[in-house]
Amino acid sequence: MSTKIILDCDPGHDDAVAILLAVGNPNIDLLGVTTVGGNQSLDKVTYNARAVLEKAHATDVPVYRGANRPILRDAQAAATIHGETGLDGVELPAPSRPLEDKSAVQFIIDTLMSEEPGTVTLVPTGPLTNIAMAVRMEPRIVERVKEVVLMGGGYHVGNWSSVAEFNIMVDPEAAHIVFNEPWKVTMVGLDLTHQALCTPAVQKQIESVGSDLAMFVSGLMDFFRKAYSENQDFVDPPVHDPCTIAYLIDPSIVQTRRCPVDVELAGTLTVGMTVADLRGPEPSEDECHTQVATKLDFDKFWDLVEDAIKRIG
Ligand SMILES: [Ca+2]
Repeated sequence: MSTKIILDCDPGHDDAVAILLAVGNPNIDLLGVTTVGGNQSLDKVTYNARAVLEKAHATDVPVYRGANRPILRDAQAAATIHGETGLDGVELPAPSRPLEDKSAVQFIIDTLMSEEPGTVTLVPTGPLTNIAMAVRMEPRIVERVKEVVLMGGGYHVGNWSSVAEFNIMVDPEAAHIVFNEPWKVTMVGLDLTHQALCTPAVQKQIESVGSDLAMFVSGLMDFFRKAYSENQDFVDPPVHDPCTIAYLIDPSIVQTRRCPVDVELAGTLTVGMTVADLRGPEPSEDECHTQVATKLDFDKFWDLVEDAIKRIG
């Protein structure tokens, strides 16, 4: 049985790898890709999502445009990490499939209301604006969704401030809405994704697939490595977003711990911080609807990515 997902993203080098993993793994049924302004403007990330799907020969997957800016705050792009296009460092094919006319928020609602309850997972890997808008527009999606598995936040570390991660800090009000609805939320945050480093050995493993797509991913990683080394003092770049998909394919790849998580909105130094209460024994599923990702099986993770690139061909 494959897991039906909607990938809500802002590609983005690591979003691109998440798209490839979702397309190339037989256990994932990618119902649609929705886009949100984040790493770059909505127009740029929407084009990138379509181009990456084209590159993956996945023209059966529809793309829907979402929010162009956060609910309250000004948009901020991550050009230092993803470049002016949002996917600097590679040549993108022109998308052949037209962009869908329906909005991302409407697609999320329509899909969750029409599919069998408890079968569709939301996978946000950008700011949470679309998901927050969808749940305010149609609150019944909370009981119909299977779960929300998001890349964002961190319980011990930040990247856009000392304590806040980019996706959450860009639209903390949206994140607050998403973490406070009673659906199951898995936060795949920086604590986990900083373990998903694309080391030179990993990059060689990907290149050894030998296809045009493998070299495309390697080109993405070259740019990502340079950006992370110049701006975040990383030797190897952390490839955040596909960790969400890997968790859905094989939960043994990502260890988790249940704990309450909330989003700071009022702090003068800490806006966008995901505050996780890790005190005491782990609460039960009935007591707590949020969990955080803690430990990555590095080898299994990159083997999945390699396998997806191979399968796409
Ligand atoms: Ca992203």
